[in-house]
Amino acid sequence: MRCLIAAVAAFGFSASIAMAQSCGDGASGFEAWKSEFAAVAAASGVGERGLAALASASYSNATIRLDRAVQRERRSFDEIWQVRGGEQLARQGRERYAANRNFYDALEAQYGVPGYYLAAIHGWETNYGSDLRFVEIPIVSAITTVAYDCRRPELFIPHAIGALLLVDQGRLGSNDLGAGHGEIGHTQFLPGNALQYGIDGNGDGRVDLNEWPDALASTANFLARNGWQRGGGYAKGQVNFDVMFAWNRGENYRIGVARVADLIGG
Ligand SMILES: [Ca+2]
Repeated sequence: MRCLIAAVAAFGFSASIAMAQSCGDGASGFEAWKSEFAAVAAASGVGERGLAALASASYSNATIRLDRAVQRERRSFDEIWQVRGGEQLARQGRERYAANRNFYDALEAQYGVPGYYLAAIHGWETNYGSDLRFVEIPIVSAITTVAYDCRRPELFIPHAIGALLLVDQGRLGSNDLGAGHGEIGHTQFLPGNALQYGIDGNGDGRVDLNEWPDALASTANFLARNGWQRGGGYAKGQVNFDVMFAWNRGENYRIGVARVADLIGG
């Protein structure tokens, strides 16, 4: 619960309001929940455009199917490595890292996160962007569905608020598409993190996480601001493995990224 309080505090609304919010296990309660949540959103500073996006959000059955499939995941690390094609990710990563070395080195100099580690996250998240069209669900519908769902509302409510604030600021369209849980762009930022950590990495004056340099710079920014130790290890048992928990709680995920990173540049 500490995470929720920290996260909601970051968006400037009361944790007690968020925790009073009801939840549901199917589509039937979603409309009533949206009315309730509109008050929470308004109290958190969401304006007219964001509230209109909330009003037009639909319960996403596809999101819930994916969420339950992830929950049932019981494969071993070796099986996951095979299915994800870890060796292939590393080969592609080495090419990308070499071809864009100045960009990766600049990120490492500024944020302390090795460029090959950022490349490994990029590979593991979206196969370097080639999986971006794999699952496409309207972001606002996906994130409000998991914020409403009883499984992990405390995790997703701040990101639902974040999505509505992004709409409000004109940085997200109410029908823009993302992944299963409303993740955005090349490194699959949840909307609240996109709002908080998104930066312009290619210098065109816009933050667009569907452009890989912006996504990687934003990822480096996220990790630095969540305690990444420059020069610290990222293998299990080392300091940055734990820092990565803020990015992804899954242990196999963090082990997989570490192994790809070692193969790219270690
Ligand atoms: Ca940009």
